[in-house]
Amino acid sequence: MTAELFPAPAMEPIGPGAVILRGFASGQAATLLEGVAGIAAQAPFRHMLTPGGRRLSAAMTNSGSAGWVSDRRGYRYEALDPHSGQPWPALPEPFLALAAAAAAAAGWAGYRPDGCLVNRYEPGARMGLHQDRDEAELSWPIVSVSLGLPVVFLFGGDRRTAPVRRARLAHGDVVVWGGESRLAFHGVAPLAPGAHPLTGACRINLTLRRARAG
Ligand code: MD6
Ligand code: FE
Repeated sequence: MTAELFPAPAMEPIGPGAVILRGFASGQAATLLEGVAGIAAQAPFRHMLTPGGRRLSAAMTNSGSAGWVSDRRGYRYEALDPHSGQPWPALPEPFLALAAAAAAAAGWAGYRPDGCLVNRYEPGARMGLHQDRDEAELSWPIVSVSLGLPVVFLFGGDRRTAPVRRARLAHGDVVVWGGESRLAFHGVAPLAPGAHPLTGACRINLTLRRARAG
């Protein structure tokens, strides 16, 4: 069943422990976007503030028991949406199935994420170089799904000053990112204007994580 839903992927290594599975989510894209719409209906996209008080240009929301939040107090995972005081919407089953299948294809069997950060980029929105290091559990990879408009993904090394490589991420591409690359600096270049049949003038990124030990 899994084999039919997620056919053998074209794997493109981008670093030690990091691989792009080209088109891996293409067949599930509409289902995933329905999931995003359901999440956003309960927990609307918002522009969070950095601890330094700057507004993140990508709009964000979360699902699962571990929702990533940023505000003047710092970066952290929260079980409740600070806007509503309610738990983040549950992780949709198709998100879990896709994450497990992608991680397994990249060599991590048994992946069970507990949070999905949903990023929405409109033209000009970007994400500066950062490390994903707010998770208690660093032994599992992050599974990152690109939907809608393409973007240039930037990935460097364990230091901010390491050389940065670029890879185009298009609709349906999935990055599985772990092992030696788990703490690599990465970001995305400003989104170019365009229109995509499923998302319109934006890119949606799902980053699925195992944030809490267990
Ligand atoms: C993005 N992605 O693609 C932002 N983080 O819009 C990330 O920040 C990211 O793609 C960790 C692992 C994979 C990622
Ligand atoms: Fe990241």
